Amino acid sequence: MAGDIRWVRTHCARMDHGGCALLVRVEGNRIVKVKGDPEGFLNKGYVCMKGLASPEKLIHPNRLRHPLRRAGERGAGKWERISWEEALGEIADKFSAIKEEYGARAVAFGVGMPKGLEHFVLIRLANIFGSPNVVASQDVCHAPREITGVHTCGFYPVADFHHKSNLAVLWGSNITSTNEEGEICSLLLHQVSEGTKLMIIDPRRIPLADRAEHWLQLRPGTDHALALGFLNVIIEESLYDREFVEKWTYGFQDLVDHVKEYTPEKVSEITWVSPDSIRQGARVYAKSKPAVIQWGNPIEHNIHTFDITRALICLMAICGNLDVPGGNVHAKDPKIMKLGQFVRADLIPEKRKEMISAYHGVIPRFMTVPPAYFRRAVLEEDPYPVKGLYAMCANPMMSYAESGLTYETFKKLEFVAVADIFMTPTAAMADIVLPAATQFEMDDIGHYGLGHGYILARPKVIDPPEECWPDMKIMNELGKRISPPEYWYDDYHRFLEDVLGPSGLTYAQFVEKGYLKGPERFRLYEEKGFRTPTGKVELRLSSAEKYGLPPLPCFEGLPEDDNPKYPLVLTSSKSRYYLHSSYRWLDRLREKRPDAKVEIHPDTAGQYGIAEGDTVLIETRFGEIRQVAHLTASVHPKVIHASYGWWFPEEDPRSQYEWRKSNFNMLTSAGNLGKEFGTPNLKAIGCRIRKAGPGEEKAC
Ligand SMILES: Nc1nc2c(c(=O)[nH]1)N[C@H]1C(S)=C(S)[C@@H](COP(=O)(O)OP(=O)(O)OC[C@H]3O[C@@H](n4cnc5c(=O)[nH]c(N)nc54)[C@H](O)[C@@H]3O)O[C@H]1N2
Ligand SMILES: Nc1nc2c(c(=O)[nH]1)N[C@H]1C(S)=C(S)[C@@H](COP(=O)(O)OP(=O)(O)OC[C@H]3O[C@@H](n4cnc5c(=O)[nH]c(N)nc54)[C@H](O)[C@@H]3O)O[C@H]1N2
Ligand code: SF4
Ligand SMILES: [Mo]
Repeated sequence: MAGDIRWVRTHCARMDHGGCALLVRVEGNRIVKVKGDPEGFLNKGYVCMKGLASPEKLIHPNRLRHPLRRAGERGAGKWERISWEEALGEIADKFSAIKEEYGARAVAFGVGMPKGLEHFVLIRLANIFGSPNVVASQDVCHAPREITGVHTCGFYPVADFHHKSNLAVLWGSNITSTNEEGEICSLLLHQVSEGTKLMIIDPRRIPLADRAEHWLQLRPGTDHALALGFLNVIIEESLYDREFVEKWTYGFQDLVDHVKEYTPEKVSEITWVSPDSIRQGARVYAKSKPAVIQWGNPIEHNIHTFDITRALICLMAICGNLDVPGGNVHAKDPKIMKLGQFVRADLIPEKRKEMISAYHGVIPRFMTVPPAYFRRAVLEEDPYPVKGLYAMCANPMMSYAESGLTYETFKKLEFVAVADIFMTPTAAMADIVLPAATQFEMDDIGHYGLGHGYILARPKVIDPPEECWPDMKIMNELGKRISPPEYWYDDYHRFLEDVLGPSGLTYAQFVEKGYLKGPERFRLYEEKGFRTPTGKVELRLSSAEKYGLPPLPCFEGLPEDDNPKYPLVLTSSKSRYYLHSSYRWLDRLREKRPDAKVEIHPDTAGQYGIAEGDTVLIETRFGEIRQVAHLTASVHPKVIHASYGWWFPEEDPRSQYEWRKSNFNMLTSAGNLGKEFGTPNLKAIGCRIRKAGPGEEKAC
């Protein structure tokens, strides 16, 4: 209704995992203002720059508004507009033909960071179609934490910022820039103002280091060594929780014997953190009960992610910080539909054995296919051929390690359909591109299936433009064409009602409430034990032999051997202004961060003749990119901290928007992978730098 002015309550989404409650001012069908809702359960009024800018993405002139079919060579940037009927019909024909010739498993379903309920509708679509292959970024995002948790203590231990902690450890988590699944920094900042102490474990002096009592500036890629060093000190100095250890852990003596070798002196050589700081850090963590570890991506951007996450859970356990208020907890879901039921896991009983990753011996219970193995299936038909891809909410050309390999994969696939809101380097490689409706334009549920014990209402605020459809609707309609129609609905809203069914609420009633939270119950193990084979926290994994896993967390070396040709250590983090590779096309955000910046210590820059603002060539064994120098003492002189996710929406579509030029994943490799999760190394890579010479600044 034109002229109608109102404030609507919803939750932010798709600018990260989402979570902040928002008040949105709407005039007619246009959002004119967004502000944080002071009553927000996770944010208490907080809102970040991306949240404030989010309505602008809806009205960008270059937003995708119609289904498109490729009109030239793949990647040539030529498109013709087609109807939804034609687009869905063509995708259905192609997928059905592939299924006929190679089996359903030859069609993969790809997704990036979980954004909303459509993530689970995609898994449902794959399951009903009969393909075990959902390809996702979980190998480098949360699966190691979640699944290692399940094997070690029977649950995924999430940081509890809702209750007071005496100490919060930000272990590779830059939470004031990168709010993440279930964790918005405002709750933590409130605690800090009330006296909670902070410890930062990060090679970079992140902003919160100014408010921290301890900052351990470790060498990138050595988190497992540091955690083992902490365990050594805590055990040697008898600082652990004796009662918990005796009653509730399995294999403590094995751990005692095992960590003896990780003395602070030895660990210091590996991590560059002084023995005194290691001792002090360990003591503070052990003595600050309850203490919470907010663990970030670096623990899983490392081929040794299994050892790192195992060591950290052992640390939480022996210090008595598991499942206590203000520690790392087992969040209980409210009464909602179980995930397995929603995704119709029952229809694909052989998935565990049939999925691509099963042939690579990944850890049991890891149910998505790591991108590295997906690309091997396409390029080498290992373990079997994959010919088709449906991708949504993802930009694999930028977000998968070793982008060159992704490009080859897209060139080789027989058929690719991509749903997005904007033409990206990935959509540019598709045969059919579908225009998605997005946050504010559809009813959605946030945080379902993420293990934080609550779900958030994200009611629709305005109508989507022209022919944009919510992903849930797209898949509901595609589902009817590629699988038995009885599994699909007249209207995608039924998915929302399904999730809420057991709660007794309708979606409208849920929206009134705003969120649903599970019961707050701590130390449930006292009644039921831990859900592991031994009923205890398995410091030594009882199933290790059976599954071919190392029984105790180890330090088996750096993620990459030192190489004198690449004397510096390259790492990266996400930008506070963008989500991965997304939204560089939003002027309001781009003004804040116009270039891909590489942070270099002034001494190091001086050594290489590099000044602020120079174009720098960053080289690893795997590739070379260009970024703009920013000199700062917040990084270690031997560490280079580059930007990740850069492509240039303003550049030529025929170059797929210069996706090679500054793209961090041109510098990574999918060759050497962690066995348990197929994880590549993204954060500690040998590199060298030099100032770009004349003519080199722009070349790719
Ligand atoms: N080197 C390196 N690589 C990394 C990481 C890193 O730190 N370093 N981080 C890793 C992590 S943690 C993750 S989670 C992955 C993320 O990987 P991706 O999820 O692939 O990352 P994005 O670049 O955000 O791609 C999301 C795409 O979804 C589109 N989109 C936004 N809203 C909607 C919508 O409503 N519907 C549809 N259909 N599309 C939408 C955006 O326009 C964008 O193109 O990357 C991983 N890769
Ligand atoms: N603004 C914004 N917010 C986001 C995202 C985004 O792209 N942009 N992405 C979302 C997603 S999908 C995720 S998974 C989360 C991730 O958010 P985070 O877990 O915070 O991940 P990163 O930003 O990759 O890295 C965090 C910190 O790790 C440090 N670091 C680098 N190498 C190492 C190392 O080897 N060891 C240690 N201990 N620290 C290291 C970096 O300096 C950085 O400060 O954020 C979510 N929120
Ligand atoms: S922190 Fe995340 S959920 Fe909150 S406003 Fe920013 S992007 Fe939205
Ligand atoms: Mo992520």
